[in-house]
Amino acid sequence: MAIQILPTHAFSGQRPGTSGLRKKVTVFMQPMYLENFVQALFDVLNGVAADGSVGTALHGHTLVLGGDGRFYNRQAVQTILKLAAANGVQRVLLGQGGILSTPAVSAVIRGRQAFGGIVLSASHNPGGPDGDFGIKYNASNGGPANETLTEAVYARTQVLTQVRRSDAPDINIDTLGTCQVEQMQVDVIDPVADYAAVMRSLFDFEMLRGMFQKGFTMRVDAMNAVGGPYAKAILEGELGAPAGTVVNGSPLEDFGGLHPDPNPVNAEDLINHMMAADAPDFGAAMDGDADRNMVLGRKFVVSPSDSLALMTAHARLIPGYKEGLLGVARSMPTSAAVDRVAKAMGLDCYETPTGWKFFGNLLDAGRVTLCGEESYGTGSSHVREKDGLWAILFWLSLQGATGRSVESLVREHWRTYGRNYYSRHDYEAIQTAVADALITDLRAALPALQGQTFGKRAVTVADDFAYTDPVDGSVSARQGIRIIFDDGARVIFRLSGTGTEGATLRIYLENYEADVLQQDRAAQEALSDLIALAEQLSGVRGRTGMARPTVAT
Ligand code: VG1
Ligand code: CO
Repeated sequence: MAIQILPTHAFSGQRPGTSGLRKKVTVFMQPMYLENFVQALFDVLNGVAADGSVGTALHGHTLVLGGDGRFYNRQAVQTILKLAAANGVQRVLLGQGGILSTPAVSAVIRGRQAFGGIVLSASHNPGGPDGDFGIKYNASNGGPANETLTEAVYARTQVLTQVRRSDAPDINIDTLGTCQVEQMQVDVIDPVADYAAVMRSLFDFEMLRGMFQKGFTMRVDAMNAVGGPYAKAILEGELGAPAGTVVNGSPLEDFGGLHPDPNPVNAEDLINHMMAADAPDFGAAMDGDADRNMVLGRKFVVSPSDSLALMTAHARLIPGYKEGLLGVARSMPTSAAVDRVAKAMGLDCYETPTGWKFFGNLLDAGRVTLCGEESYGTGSSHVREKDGLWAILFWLSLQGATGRSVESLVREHWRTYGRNYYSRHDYEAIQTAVADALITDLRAALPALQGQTFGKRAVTVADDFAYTDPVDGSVSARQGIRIIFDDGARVIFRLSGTGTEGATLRIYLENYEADVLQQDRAAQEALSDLIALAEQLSGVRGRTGMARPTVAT
């Protein structure tokens, strides 16, 4: 076995988006493509000096490695092991079969004090040979690489000329145990064990077991993605939920043709089950890498923004949060429902740009305990990622502790705090030039919008959201165009940073309703005037020729 030095050339267009590098599988399978990115990452972790020479900061350290099991996961694992062995990594903790969910990677990094970890996933993007692949790096706090590190890796991919790789044969990644690649030790670990231990430390497993014993029914759709093994081991294994509670529970390379982006369109099957006469008490789904959650009651869908607000209001019912919360954070486009709870409870509430990496500093500094995004993501300080199964266990526990249904919990919440009607309209696969022009024109129109009235509403803020991290002072500009009205309504425009085909425009719509008698309308109806206004301001339908959004959540 020997370390080879292989020539590579700079790849353009490798700029990572909201969470890591995501491209079509066919792009990732180009010779040296994955290698180029991984070598750039290792160079940056080892330290790149001003003269371009690479240091040894990574030498002697441990990395965690695993992915969501999608097509190319297994090959990518073998490639990364060979590069890691040639770049000074001492030990890799590899999930068995190359499997680790995003929150599990975070839990393993933190629990075993690893230097960092690599997650192989394109998360909610489709998989299979024609689908997407992705890679992201998580730092020693267990959280996504910050913008500085991400930019440094990108810059390095542009100037890289060499890749260091071992020519060792592939290893067996399916059997628990230890083996070697060159001098590097590889420990193939149980993907679930570390994560399950964290869940046990937060939730009252005895109480949850009692619920299932008394006949509580639940349907979890793992969408043939990585959440299946975790949900089966914890819900059916430890908590005694009947076999079959978890459906689509084995990770498949193409997700069995499903699109593991749990929303009302892709998780239609689950919604149909929850709307049926014999619906179970509780329904839930997770995405490709199991960091997202969708929760439903019988004949009742929970909006992710409401979910964060309810979790905040009831957190003390959960053993892991019985001392109360340090504070809460939400991404800017997420509804302000949680803000109202935080205000009532005297908690600090932070507003960050989209993407979990922005919560890391707040969590590390002990400023917040819970975080959430409108995109079906919620999480807490137990790891540094959003966490799908954690959210499901949280909602299960809320039902157990209160004896109330999902619907009654949410309706009571609206009665107390008012309802933030909310919807996100996605226009997918727009031509990039059309999307860029739309945003440029909106940006140019912002100064004139200030103070203008539309019907009974006056614009109080019209800007492009900029965020100054309260912990390290770093500034992230151009994070979404927001138009906020004097009655709390908001319309926000943002381009996705995770898509791989053209551009995706996201329009976020929010309207606050305090009147209990007005809280039972369909969201699209309650938001209809804002939907019309968004069209008036952006002209998205005319510009794209699309009569309606691809997905409305
Ligand atoms: C989307 C969501 C964002 C989320 C990100 C990663 O990003 O809007 O809230 O953090 O996906 O989620 P964008 O840039 O496409 O809007 V995951 O579960 O795909 O890692
Ligand atoms: Co995800």
